[in-house]
Amino acid sequence: MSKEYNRSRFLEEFPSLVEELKEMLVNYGLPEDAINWYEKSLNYNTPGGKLNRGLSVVDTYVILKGYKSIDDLPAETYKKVALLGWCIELLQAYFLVADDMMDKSITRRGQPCWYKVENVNEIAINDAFMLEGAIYMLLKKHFKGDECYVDLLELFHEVTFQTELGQLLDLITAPEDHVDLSKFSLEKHSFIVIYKTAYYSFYLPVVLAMYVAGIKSEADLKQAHDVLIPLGEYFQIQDDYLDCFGKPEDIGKIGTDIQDNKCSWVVNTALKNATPAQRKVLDENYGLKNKDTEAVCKALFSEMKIDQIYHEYEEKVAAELKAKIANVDESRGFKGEVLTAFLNKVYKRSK
Ligand code: DMA
Ligand code: MG
Ligand code: MG
Ligand code: MG
Repeated sequence: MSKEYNRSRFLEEFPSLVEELKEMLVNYGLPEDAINWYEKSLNYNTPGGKLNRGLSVVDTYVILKGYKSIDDLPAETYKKVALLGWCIELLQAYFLVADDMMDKSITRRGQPCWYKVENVNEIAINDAFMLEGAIYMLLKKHFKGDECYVDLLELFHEVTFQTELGQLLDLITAPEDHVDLSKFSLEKHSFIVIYKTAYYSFYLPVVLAMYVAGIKSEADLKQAHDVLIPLGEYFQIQDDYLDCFGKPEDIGKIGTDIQDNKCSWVVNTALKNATPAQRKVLDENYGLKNKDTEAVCKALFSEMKIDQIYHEYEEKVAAELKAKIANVDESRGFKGEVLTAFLNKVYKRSK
C-alpha cells in the first residue's frame, strides 16, 4: 500500500463531506454568509495535518479484513470507512481549535491558529462546537440503521469525554499566574497524556475499524487498548519533547509549553533528575511569559541531557510494545499487524 496514494484517496473524500454538511445548513434555511463561514472553518481546520488518525481507520480496516490494498475494498465500504476517518479528523479539529485558544498558541500546521484569523476571534469557540457537531450529523446520515451505529456513537462520546478530562487536568495543572512545580510528577503526566491524547488518537481509530469489521469482543478490545494506550502515551511524550526540542518548520507550530507552565514530560524528567541548584533554576524560570526565562530553561534541559534520556525512553518503550504485540491472540479475528502499523508510524517521528 503506497502511503501517498492512500493519503490522496482519503483527501479526495473530504470535499463531498463539506458539500453534505453545507446542504444540511441549506435545509435549515441558513443564509449564505453563515454557510460560507462554516465551509471556511471546515476547510481551514480539518484537512491540513498529517491525517494519521483518519488514515489509520482505513489502514486498520484493510488489515483486519485481510485485503492487500484500499483498492480491494468495495467502493461503498471505502467511503464509509474513510468517513469514519474524517470524523476523527473533525474531532481533532474541534479539540485543536479550542486547545490553541486555551494554550494561547500562535500557529498550527504552519498557519495562524483559527482564533488568530482576522474576524474570527471568540467565534472560534462556536466553530469548535460545530466541527464536533459535524461528526454526529455525518454519522447519522451514513450509519443510522447499521448494526454498529450505537457502538460508534457511544465510542465517540466516551472518547470525547475522556479527552476533555485530560484537557481539564492539563489546564488546571498549569495555572497561568502561579508556578508550583511541586504539583507536577511523571505519574500525573502519564494520566494527563493518556486521557488528552491516547484515547482519541490511538484507541479510537482502531476500535472504529474493529466495530465496522464486526470485531467487538471484550478480549479483543482489551488487546487493542493494552498496546494503543501506552503507544499514545509515547506519542504525546514525543509531542512534549518536540515542543521544546523540535523545529517549528518540522512540527508546524511554535512550542509554548515552557511559557505556559505545562506539566510536560520534559520538565517532569528534569525535576526527577535535578540537583537542588538545578531545581532552583527551574523554580525561578519555568512557566513565565518571558522569552529569556524560557531560554534559561531550554539551556538547563540541554545541560541535563534530556534529549539523551528521551532517546533511551524511546528505545525502551518501542521494545516493550513490540514484545506485547508479538503476544497478541489472533484467534477471534483481531490482528497484531494493526498495532505494528501504528508503532511504525510513531517510532522516531520528528514532526
Ligand atoms: C494536545 O495537547 C491535546 C489535545 C486534545 C489537542 P497539546 O496542547 O500538547 O497539543 P499541541 O502541542 O498540538 O498544542
Ligand atoms: Mg496546545
Ligand atoms: Mg493543550
Ligand atoms: Mg504539545
